[in-house]
Amino acid sequence: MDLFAELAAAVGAEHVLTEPDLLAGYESDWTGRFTGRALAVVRPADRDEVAAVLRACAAEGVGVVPQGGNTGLVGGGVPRGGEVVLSTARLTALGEVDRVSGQVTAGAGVRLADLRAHAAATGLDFGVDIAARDSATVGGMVATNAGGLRVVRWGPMRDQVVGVEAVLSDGRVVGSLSGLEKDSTGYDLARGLVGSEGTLAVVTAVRLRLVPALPHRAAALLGLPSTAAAVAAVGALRGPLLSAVEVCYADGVALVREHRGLPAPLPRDCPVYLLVEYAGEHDPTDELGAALAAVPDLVDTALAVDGTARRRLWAYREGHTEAVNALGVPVKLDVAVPPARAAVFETAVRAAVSAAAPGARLVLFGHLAEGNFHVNVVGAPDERAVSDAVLRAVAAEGGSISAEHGVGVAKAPWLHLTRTAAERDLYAAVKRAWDPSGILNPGVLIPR
Ligand code: 2HG
Ligand code: ZN
Repeated sequence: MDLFAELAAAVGAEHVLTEPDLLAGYESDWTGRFTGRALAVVRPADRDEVAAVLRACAAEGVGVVPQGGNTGLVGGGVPRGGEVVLSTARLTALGEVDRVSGQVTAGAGVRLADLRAHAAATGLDFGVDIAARDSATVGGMVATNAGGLRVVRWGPMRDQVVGVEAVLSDGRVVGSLSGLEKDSTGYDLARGLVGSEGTLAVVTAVRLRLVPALPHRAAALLGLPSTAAAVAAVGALRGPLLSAVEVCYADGVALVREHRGLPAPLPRDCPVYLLVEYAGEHDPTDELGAALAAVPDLVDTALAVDGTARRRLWAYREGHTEAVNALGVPVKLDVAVPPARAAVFETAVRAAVSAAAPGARLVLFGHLAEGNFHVNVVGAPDERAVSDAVLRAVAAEGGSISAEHGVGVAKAPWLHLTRTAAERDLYAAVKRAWDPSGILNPGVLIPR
């Protein structure tokens, strides 16, 4: 049997897509930065079908690119050329919320917004929230160790995963969804797969920890004179109710205002803006007010308690990605430095970008509590030179070349900046042990 016949036998002919117009949506990421031809797209309905797909591809030595909501930003979920795309779109089983353990089992293809709505129906929530919540899937978020807006409160994906079920490239199934919070039986395969970017196994379902839904929120937008002042503010605002600390800059806010037709967020223009949210079982407005009073160098502030006012403030931050994209296809780098080094890094990254791409437009924003900056550069003639300059500045500050988007193909050439030769040897050995046929997401994470 040829590969197409085997794939059709595995998932049903109607779930093997080969027509160019049907493949197109799976072959490019939404920013238009990464594109490659797929041999076919297959859409298995369950774990056993995933296993059959992988066995067929391994037998032919054909690469497999797992794809969830295709919201990735590092080219890790679209083909490079000639692979089979394994879409998790039909792996959408969502188990009943287990109130006793505070956990739920979700198929890899479950969308974040659906997971959160499902949890909310029982008074719970999922700890990770990201801007792509309506499309991003649980499997992709596990693969990249997604972080997002509430890491300061609940941690990234790695902290939410209690168990995984995954299929190896030879079709064998590994992992457990029994949800044991205590299990010290050697290697933690579940968390080992978090951040593996589809290179080790195909995650088919995940056992996830849920968190209390916090119905009361208060947000504030702070205007500050500098990144150093913003970092000091994070110190003053830290506490048990702190749920988000987002940073952006005057030029980015001006861009969002222009794009969305928004008024100025504060009476006075400020170089740096910090969006802070407190959340709790009770109204946290007083606690937020008290914390704000302790913030040094505050130039201006706006407080928002009701939902409409909070959404109005969030729009200035969440509008960045869309407003940047409207300018053109950006170079996008997602990096982290120790928060105490954030101000030094900000100066360094501005210098690095203007040297590597004079005249290009740099828009910085991110999640300041984790020192996580999104470095967006529009109009750079040489993408590689910009990436190189920025990632070297990151490494010089003891940072990470990927905070929450993953390494993908975009950053694989720079892995050596923050992983030693010994560590890269271990990466390669781990890859060989899990995927000896080397078919899983080739070229991602580990340079070819
Ligand atoms: C965010 O924080 C996302 O909004 C996207 O991580 C960041 O567009 C980006 O660079
Ligand atoms: Zn982000």
